[in-house]
Formats: sequence, C-alpha cells, structure tokens
Amino acid sequence: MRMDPDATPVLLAPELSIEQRLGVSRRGFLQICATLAATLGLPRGAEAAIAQAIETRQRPSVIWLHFQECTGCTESLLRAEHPTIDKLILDVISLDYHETLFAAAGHQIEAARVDAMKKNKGKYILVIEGAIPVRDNGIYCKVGGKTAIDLARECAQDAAAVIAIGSCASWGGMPSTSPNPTGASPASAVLQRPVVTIPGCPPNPYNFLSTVVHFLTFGSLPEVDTLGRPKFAYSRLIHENCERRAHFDAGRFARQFGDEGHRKGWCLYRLGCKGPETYANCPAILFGDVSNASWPVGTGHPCIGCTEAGVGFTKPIHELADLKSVYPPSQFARPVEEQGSSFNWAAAAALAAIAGAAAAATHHVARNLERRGPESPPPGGDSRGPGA
Ligand code: FSX
Ligand code: SF4
Ligand code: F3S
Repeated sequence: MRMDPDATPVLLAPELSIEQRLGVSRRGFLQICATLAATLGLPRGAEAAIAQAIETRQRPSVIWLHFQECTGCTESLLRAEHPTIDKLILDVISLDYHETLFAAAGHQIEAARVDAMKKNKGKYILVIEGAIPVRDNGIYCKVGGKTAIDLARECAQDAAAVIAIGSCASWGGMPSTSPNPTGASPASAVLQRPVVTIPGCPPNPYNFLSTVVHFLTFGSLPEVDTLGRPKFAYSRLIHENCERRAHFDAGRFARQFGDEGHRKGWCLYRLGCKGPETYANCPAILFGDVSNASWPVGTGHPCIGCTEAGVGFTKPIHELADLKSVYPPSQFARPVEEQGSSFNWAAAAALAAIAGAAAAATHHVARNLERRGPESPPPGGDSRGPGA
C-alpha cells in the first residue's frame, strides 16, 4: 500500500542528536532499530534505513480515537520499553490527539484535533481504538456530541493511513460478541477505504510501533493479508512458534490447572489453548519486556485466540482448538524429548526468510537451546492424542 508522495515525511535538521532526544547511547538506539527491523522481518541492513528515518524525518502526526473498548490498547503501548512511550511520543510520532493521554478536555481537545487535521491534511495517521456501534444511528457512543461513526468518517477523510488497533477496532472484539446490543462493528465496516488492522486484546505494542516505523522509513505501510493484518506479525500460527510445541508433538498435555503436566510446562491444548488456530507473533516478541515467558501461554494460561475473529471471546475457553495445519503424532512419541535438537541456525534462517519471521525464529531457537541439558524423564506421556 503506497501513500500519496505528498504524504512522505520531509527531512528535518534536528538540533539535538538522536541519542540526546531518546536518552540512550548510540548503541542503544541502534539496538532499538534492529529490534524494529527484526519485528518487521526485514533483511539485514534495514536497521540503518530505520535509524536514518527516525533521526532525520519529520515525525508523522497521529490522531488517536477511542470508541467502545477498555483502553487496554493504550495501556499496552504505555508498557512498551523500546522505546518508552514518552520517547515514542516525542521522537518517533507526533501524538496530536489522544483522549486518554491528553491533559486537555472538552472544547480545548476537540480544537486540537481539528487543528492537527488541518495542519497535516493528507499526511496524518488515524488510529482507531475500539469498536464502532452502528445500531440506532450510532447513538451508543458519542464524543464531543458526535457519534463514533461520524467522527471516524470525518477523521479518516484526510488521513494518509488508517490503523485499527486492537481486536475491537479490527473485527469487533469483545463488544461485538452476542447479543451485541449496540451493533458494535469494526472500523472497516464504516469507512470506505483500506484499514490496516493490528488485532489483539490487547495488541502487542511492537506490532503497532513497527507498522508506524515502516511508514516513517519507507513512506508506505507494510504488506497486509486479506484481513488487513500486517504479514510480518500475523502470518504464522502461535502453535508454530510456541515453546511448548515439543510437548504437543510428544503428546504431553496438562489436563487440569495445577496438575503435574501443568506444573512441568506441558502443552495447554487440552485446557483449550487456541494457539493452533490463532495467527499472531505473541510467542516470538512477547509482552512488556519483563521476562522470557511474558505471554499468555508462557505464564501457564491457554491462548484464548484474542487476535482471531470467530475464536477470541466467541469459542468457549474449554473448547478444543481446530488444528488448522499441524497434526499431532497419532502414536505417542519418544518418552524423553530432546528439546532443541531438531533446530539449527540454517533451519531458523530459512524459516525467517520464508515468513519474514526473523524474530520468531531466533527467539525460538535461543529458547530451545537454553533449555537443553539434563532433564529427568517425564513419567510417561499421553498416548490418547490431543483430542481424547
Ligand atoms: Fe481493550 Fe483496546 Fe481489548 Fe479492545 O484493546 S484490550 S477491549 S482489543 O480496543 O482497549
Ligand atoms: Fe503451545 Fe497451545 Fe500449541 Fe500447546 S496447543 S503447543 S500450548 S500453542
Ligand atoms: Fe491473545 Fe493468544 Fe496472543 S490470547 S495475546 S493471541 S497468546
């Protein structure tokens, strides 16, 4: 998706160095760029282009609307550490309207929005968080006297790009579940233009940051799938990169929360994990920068499929996932799983090249290799297969 050339940010001559602006060392700054390049699945060397863009280009203006949601998307962005939100606001994007983060209110903030739209006509990025209620002419969500439908249409009219952040804005999310009394709908249902979607409840902030940085660096948005999801983040099933996958393949399943299998970190499929039918990069890029296991399955909870329409908030948590493309062994595998032994760097590189999943592959390999070592044999697996 290529933008109007007029929308391409212009070069600036910043008075302060990027290190001073971000409060990091040169090395730290380049690491941020390398992380974003890896998340985007870009080839080696792309971090230099990203670094140059962040250093020299004008920050894209962002107008962020809130509709039917819990503000978890914004909360998740506030917990991004590379860079932190204050650095992000000040140095990567120009956040010109955001109801949660702005100190202003009422007429003052509405004037700020209109002003930002005029000044950046055709160049700003519109971010929509939350579903849009369409029943009864949209009266169930109003901001400044305007319905969410009217606001979304008004702001999208002169935007260079529209990003729906979170599952609510992407496909309706939790507000759209049955009986959906307000007619909660995705942003794409009320806008007559393409919408890039970053689903997740909440979505991973790096998927949003990487999308914006792609726009800043290349003047275009990343390639998307038929649902508008950036392919760098949503082209692989969670099940493909899950650290518990070896247990799935070996037939070792937790059957109850707190049982022996659960305590040992076995596969959560029998507890209703929707990783086999959910597309997202959660196990590869994790959440919140707090630990090596900071994602739902890493903490011991099954994935509920929050990114996926028809799965998250729709399928009961205890219901078994549809196995989309990967099937378990029909007979029980060997009793001692040599984790990591089936991975090598060449295979990881091929995976990354094919799917643009450099981050996923390297994280997975690193984690598997870390776990190699003496391991007491488990007390037998589960020969009944995952669906028994
Ligand atoms: Fe909440 Fe955002 Fe979920 Fe929705 O995230 S975390 S209900 S996707 O719109 O605020
Ligand atoms: Fe991981 Fe869930 Fe797949 Fe098991 S079913 S390997 S826990 S994604
Ligand atoms: Fe959501 Fe599953 Fe990721 S619940 S956050 S898609 S692991």
